[in-house]
Amino acid sequence: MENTQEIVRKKRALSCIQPTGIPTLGNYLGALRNWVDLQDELECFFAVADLHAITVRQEPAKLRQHTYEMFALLMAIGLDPEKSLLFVQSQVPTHTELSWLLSCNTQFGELSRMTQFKDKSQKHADNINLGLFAYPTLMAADILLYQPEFVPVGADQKQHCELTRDIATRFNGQYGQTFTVPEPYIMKTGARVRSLQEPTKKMSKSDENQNSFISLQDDKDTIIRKFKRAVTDSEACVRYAEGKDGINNLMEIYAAVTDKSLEAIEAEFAGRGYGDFKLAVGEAVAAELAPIQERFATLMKDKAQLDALMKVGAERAYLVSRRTVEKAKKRMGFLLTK
Ligand code: ATP
Ligand code: LTN
Repeated sequence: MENTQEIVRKKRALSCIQPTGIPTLGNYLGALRNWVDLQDELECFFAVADLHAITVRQEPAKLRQHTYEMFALLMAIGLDPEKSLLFVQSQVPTHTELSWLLSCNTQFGELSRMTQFKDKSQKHADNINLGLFAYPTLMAADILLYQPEFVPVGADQKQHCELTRDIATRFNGQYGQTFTVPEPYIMKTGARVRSLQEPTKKMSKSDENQNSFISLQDDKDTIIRKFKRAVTDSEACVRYAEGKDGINNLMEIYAAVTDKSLEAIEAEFAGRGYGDFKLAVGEAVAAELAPIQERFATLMKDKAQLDALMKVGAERAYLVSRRTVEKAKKRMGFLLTK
């Protein structure tokens, strides 16, 4: 057979990010940056998960703006719509459709165990809605629709990915082979970037304390100032060790951005104080973000172009995902239009 390589399908990856604000360095190092590296090896699908965003209250005008921003940002970091399929979740109706089918195959007990549900219901005690509870079944639908082998995410999403695997395995067992059972793909460095102010907690874009996170839109001075204020310890020795959460976090960030090993970083800063180290981290991060910020500003100037790219992405995503929904519905006993 000629051209066998073209016939074998490339392995697939799918991931999404919620348009709940400007992403942080945590989102970037834990997820986004790795997506760019994957797009040459795998067939990739990346979406802006706007339907997930409304599990907490969103102002319509802000949701609209954040969706444009997140879509533009995906391209600004280097995702290429010619190589990867980029789309907005709510523009592809199969996501909500499969989500319902999966909801009826997910147990109340399984969803009650999800840490994100517990955290978010504490944080938004006045709005513990059905969607917040069902969030992981919509996420499972996002994933399973595209039959990916890998789901590149930060460490906090591992539990949701495992639930997706359970749902897929159970469905396949009950109704016959329908879904690829995907694996979470979590990088070693950058998978869990911590808050600069409370380094035992993850860095989060919804944190009220602006000094706790680096936003991808922060300018160089702000970035350096935030790193200078980062909480560390009183040992004044740059080394990676238990109990040094603040320094460990800064070392991991520096390692992720410069590709240096933790040992090399310890050697580089031996005998130097935290001030020098924090400045170096700030400068390295600012240098990594500057070109992204420039491309982002240019892309945001042309909303019509963003709309057009979203449309192409949504149409292509629909074509791929429709086949999975039809397969699942048929297996479950639904009559398809003939
Ligand atoms: P929020 O802070 O609003 O709750 P979030 O940033 O946790 O949201 P998403 O925007 O949906 O959630 O996350 C997108 C991706 O970024 C996911 O793959 C998630 O695992 C990753 N991520 C989020 N925070 C971090 C972090 N601190 N370190 C590493 N990866 C992260
Ligand atoms: N829950 C994810 C966002 C998300 C996602 C997905 C990630 C929604 N659908 C599908 C991977 C695959 C989060 O990062 N908070």
